[in-house]
Amino acid sequence: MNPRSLIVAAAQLGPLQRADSRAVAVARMLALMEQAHRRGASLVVFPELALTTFFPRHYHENIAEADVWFETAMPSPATAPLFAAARRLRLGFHLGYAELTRDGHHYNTAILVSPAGEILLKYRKIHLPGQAAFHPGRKVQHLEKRYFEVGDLGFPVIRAPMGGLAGVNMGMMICNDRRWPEAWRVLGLQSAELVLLGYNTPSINQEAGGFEAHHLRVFHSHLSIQAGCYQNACFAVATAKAGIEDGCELFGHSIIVNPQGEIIAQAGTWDDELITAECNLEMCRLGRTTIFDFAAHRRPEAYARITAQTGAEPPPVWPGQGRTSS
Ligand code: CDT
Repeated sequence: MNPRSLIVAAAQLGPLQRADSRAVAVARMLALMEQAHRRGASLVVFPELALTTFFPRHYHENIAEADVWFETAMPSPATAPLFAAARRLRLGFHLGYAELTRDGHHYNTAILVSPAGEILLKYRKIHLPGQAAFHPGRKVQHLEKRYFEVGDLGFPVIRAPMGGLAGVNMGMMICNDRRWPEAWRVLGLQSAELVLLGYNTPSINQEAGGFEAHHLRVFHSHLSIQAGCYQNACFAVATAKAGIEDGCELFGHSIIVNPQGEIIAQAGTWDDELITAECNLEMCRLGRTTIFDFAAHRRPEAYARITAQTGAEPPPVWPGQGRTSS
């Protein structure tokens, strides 16, 4: 193997139903960790909210009732076996879960755990899609804005040993974040080499009204990840929950992408499935030293709107308007 290479794995999970306990999810994740170890991986990425069904599709009139979906400690008795497996197999892992803090804050969170079982990095989801209130027009709710607060940790990147390498620059995002180039660029500006992300994406966009064919859902997900990797010269491991969960179809299609924006591994089932790829981190150098040499070519003075403004504004109206016939 190349001296700057490591083998990473995306551990896609098939559906977790509402009645499935944490123990059911963790047992399946442990089996995937064993498989990853046998295939020589040093890091395994699990999906967003990996311990339960994607509960933001369920409406709780009394928000406090939704606390049953949240973890109040990490590790917890239910998740301790994952940390023990990491130590036993010398395998890092990334885990998405719902976090309830001691002072009562709720986040959609992911952690990166070292092969020694220590939490290296935590990220709290920033781009929360969906609604805060029950939406009578939707067959399936998407209530992330009801149950979670906007993450307060920014988009952190850490350099830490992984897979026998002295230091790998690793950052995280969660699901909807992958569609936002700003998120990728903030990671790119911290020299991220490996972006870890989990997602739960329904196969049908209920808001599309006929303008988004089925196949475009996966296309847009892959397009976002492939563009993010290319434009920021990094690898990504993007892991889905897949299949029919509580009657709602999640589209799976987990992928691993290289800094050229190419998919180098892709899941082919709607079930628990491990995909792996060797990532030669030297590949990040080309983009960083040429077309995306940020220090040489970025023009932040022209990007002020990116941070000064949230919604789009209309452009100025051309003064000649009204003199033409249409
Ligand atoms: N979990 C998540 O962020 N899913 C969104 C779909 C939201 S549809 C209201 C995604 O961007 O994949």
